[in-house]
Amino acid sequence: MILTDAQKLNYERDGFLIYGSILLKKELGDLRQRIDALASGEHCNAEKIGVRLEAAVQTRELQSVSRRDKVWQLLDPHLHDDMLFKHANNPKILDVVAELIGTEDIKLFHTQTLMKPAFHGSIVSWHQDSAYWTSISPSALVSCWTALDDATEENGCVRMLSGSYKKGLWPHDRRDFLHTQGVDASKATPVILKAGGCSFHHSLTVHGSFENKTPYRRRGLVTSYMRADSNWVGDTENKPDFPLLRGQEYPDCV
Ligand SMILES: O=C(O)CCC(=O)C(=O)O
Repeated sequence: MILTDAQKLNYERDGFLIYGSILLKKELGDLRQRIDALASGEHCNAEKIGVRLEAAVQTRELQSVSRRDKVWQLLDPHLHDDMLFKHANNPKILDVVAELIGTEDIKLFHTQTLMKPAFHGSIVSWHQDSAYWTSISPSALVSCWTALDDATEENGCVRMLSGSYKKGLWPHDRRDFLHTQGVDASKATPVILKAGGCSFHHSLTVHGSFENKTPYRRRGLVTSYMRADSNWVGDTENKPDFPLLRGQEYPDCV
């Protein structure tokens, strides 16, 4: 058992857990370099990775910054980079995930980086991950959010709404992204982390983050996991080949 009783109780109550340090110093340095190489376009597979740019790029406000600092999100970078796949498979993370999802049979659902460049990193609106991930049932995935820079209130750390996962899927509006209404931001907990630390959250926990107005970057690496006996309820022909990270596969499951 990795988690203390108090940590498990906190997760059950809140739907998230501010865990603390998970990366060695060298792992942190290597991951930072790798993410930057992908964002700047220097990585040999950079063109294969889905990228979303800061909203201000569309309005031409960010012409003078480097390509690296225009990037807001990298989608599933583990598909094209071994170091990022190795991070998703980090046994220290999987040990915690196994306890939170209640099984050693673990599949990787998705990875992403959410970068908030200095001065202009934009918000992530209040949402539940399962509002996006409707092809997986039950809606009970767990994400690990690893800080590649110190995440502070000032630079736009993630904020989580305690207990929100217990109310099932909240209604969401779709604009560019999904938004859920009725969140009292003053009640959300800021997930303050040192670089190399991480938090875990349930896929029904309402969360979001504010802008980064500081001169310091805020990079987060998110790895999301599900039970291998979860069901795929999307179109059969669109089902990705989700990698098994631990334990066993189940027939007719993800
Ligand atoms: O990094 C952020 O600001 C938001 C993170 C997020 O939405 C997530 O981890 O699901």
